[in-house]
Amino acid sequence: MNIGIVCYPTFGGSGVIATELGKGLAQQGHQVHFITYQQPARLDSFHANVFYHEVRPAEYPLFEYAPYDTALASRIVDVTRHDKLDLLHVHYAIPHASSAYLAKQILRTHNINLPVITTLHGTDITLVGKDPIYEPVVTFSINESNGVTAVSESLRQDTLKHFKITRDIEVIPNFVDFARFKKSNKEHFRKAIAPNDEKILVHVSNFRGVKRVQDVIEMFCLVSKKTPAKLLMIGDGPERQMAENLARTKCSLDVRFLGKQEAVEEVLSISDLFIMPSESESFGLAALEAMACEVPVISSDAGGIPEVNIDGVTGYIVNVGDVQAMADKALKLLNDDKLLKKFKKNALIQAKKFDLANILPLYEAYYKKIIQESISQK
Ligand code: GMT
Repeated sequence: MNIGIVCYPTFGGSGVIATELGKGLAQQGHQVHFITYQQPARLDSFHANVFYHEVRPAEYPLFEYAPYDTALASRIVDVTRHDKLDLLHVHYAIPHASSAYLAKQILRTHNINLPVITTLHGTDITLVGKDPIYEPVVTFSINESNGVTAVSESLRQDTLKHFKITRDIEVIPNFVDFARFKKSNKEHFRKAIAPNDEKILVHVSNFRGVKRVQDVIEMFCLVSKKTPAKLLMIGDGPERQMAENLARTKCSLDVRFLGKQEAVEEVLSISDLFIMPSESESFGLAALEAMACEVPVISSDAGGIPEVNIDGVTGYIVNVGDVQAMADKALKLLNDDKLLKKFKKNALIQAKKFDLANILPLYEAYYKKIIQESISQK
């Protein structure tokens, strides 16, 4: 197939999933055309079947905001016509699904049928999408897509609850690439971080409000009072300064902020526990990547996290904001080596269910179904 992929090119979960999916499809022999404003962050090596088409909205003195949606729609039209796309798969509804709709209508005037699949990722529904500023366009463009997928059952339910949806939504969960995310021996690195064999806790996020990074610091300070431990904070974002200040006043010697890291899997390889206290999380890709590296998860019960982290098996789940419960559960695991070892093994077993090799065929089958349906509806 000739597949167009529209996504955010950054390190955010939706961009990561879109890029890894595209790379996987290219490995299977499909031609994959990324259409976005910047080379996707995870598109870091050459592949003969992968193409990148930049969207660059023209500046003009009249525009306070250059119209990205319009430039994107035009680029989709251009790529579809010249590269003969069989299908367009857009990740994150805003503004990708509405630009895709516009492109589709324009292509109709050229007698070209372009089936569009929209994958909902989370905040495009739960946070930004349901805001009345965007809601009518999001509802319309979901309903006008030829196919719609959600990354968890929880997100599917949220979408049906908050929007007037007149069509089916297929759940195709996120995935992890075990070629990259697997535990590797980084003992020298572990020794440098935890020279006295302290336990290592880790948090990875974009440090936005919904991630509740303050809870990570609070729970860690409770933990480190009772057991020798270190906390690694990976990522960057609006709440980082606040979190650093909080750590400084409470337990700064044991907390390290590492900023954005390319090789997260190396840090995960030396970690004992992953902390995800999010207030809202459609899936929790960062937790899945940790589990693939054999790291159990202490998480909140938000959104789709319980579909990934199984309470009492791959980690523990507590109510959003219950810092004391998070600390208690963490201590229970950290102070029982046998239990920790068991949970590490369970985390890997659970992560294997989300192996790219299992999920990729689901997307391929869905693409074929949607293409067939759109041909018969023509
Ligand atoms: O977590 C973020 O703020 C980034 C956001 C994104 O779209 O890049 O992540 C969402 O999509 C990820 C990939 O599907 C999911 O794993 C995250 O759970 C989801 N984030 C939220 O729902 C807050």
